[in-house]
Amino acid sequence: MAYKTIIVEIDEHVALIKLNRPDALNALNSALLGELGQALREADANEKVRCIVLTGSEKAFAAGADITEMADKSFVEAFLGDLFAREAEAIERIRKPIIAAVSGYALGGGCELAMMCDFIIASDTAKFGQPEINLGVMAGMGGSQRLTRLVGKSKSMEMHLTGRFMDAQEAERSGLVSRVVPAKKLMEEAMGAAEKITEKSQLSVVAIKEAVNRSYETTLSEGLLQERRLFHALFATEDQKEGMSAFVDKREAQFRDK
Ligand code: CO8
Repeated sequence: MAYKTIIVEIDEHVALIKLNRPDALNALNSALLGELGQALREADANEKVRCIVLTGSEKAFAAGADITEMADKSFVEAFLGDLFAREAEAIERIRKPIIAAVSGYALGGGCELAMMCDFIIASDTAKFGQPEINLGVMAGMGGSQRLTRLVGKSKSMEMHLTGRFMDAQEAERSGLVSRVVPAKKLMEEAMGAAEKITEKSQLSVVAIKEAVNRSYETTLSEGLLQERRLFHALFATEDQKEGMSAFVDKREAQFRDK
């Protein structure tokens, strides 16, 4: 399908989705969010795709929700239209892993979008922030919840209340990103991580994504139980037999998602 605000490339088993509104620093308008949801659903349904990488440009992953599009909205339109809820839920329902490759600005909805991915690899130029307070609003696509869980209350509160940006090094120290790489190597590193995931059994991959995400939603004992059940269930798969016998035989495992 031809998109206007994103570019989708399928490279072997990795779907690479690039946000592409360069004139607006990839600000997330409804057209872009609609196309992104569609592309993610297509990648999730495409049997060839085993991992998704989401990225922006060198200057901006995304500088937030599109302010010009939001500026004249009334409370009634935002409330009854459930502004951004459907788009967020569409992303949350994706079962395949999504890696955010972030360079430059990831602000407001851009930071929230990156945090909705399964992990973030950042270039050394990345800047994260929740500056909605400067616009007389606040985070609306998960920032107050996800940033707080990732970096703790104090840092999250400071960023939301002052609008201060966090650089890549601070983001790595704080646990917001999994690692920082030189800007020139960002895509190579993100695609490399994605390719590694594509070599695993998809049964383990999907189970791991589900289990880690449950840790945000439930108590420790319920989460541990769910993990144990998924762990036990994987013993019913051929890939578990293959993975363990390959280790014993000192050879590479050949997973078949069975
Ligand atoms: N919306 C619309 N247009 C934008 C946005 C945006 N968020 N950010 C940048 N642009 C546009 C600028 O207006 C400018 O357009 P033009 O050339 O036509 O004047 C172009 O992109 C380039 O931007 P700048 O000239 O400002 O570039 P600078 O390098 O000088 O500054 C900054 C870069 C610091 C990133 C600056 O552009 C900026 O502060 N942008 C706004 C950041 C912001 O406030 N983001 C939060 C938005 S609110 C939000 O995200 C609410 C989240 C709720 C849910 C989200 C669901 C998706």
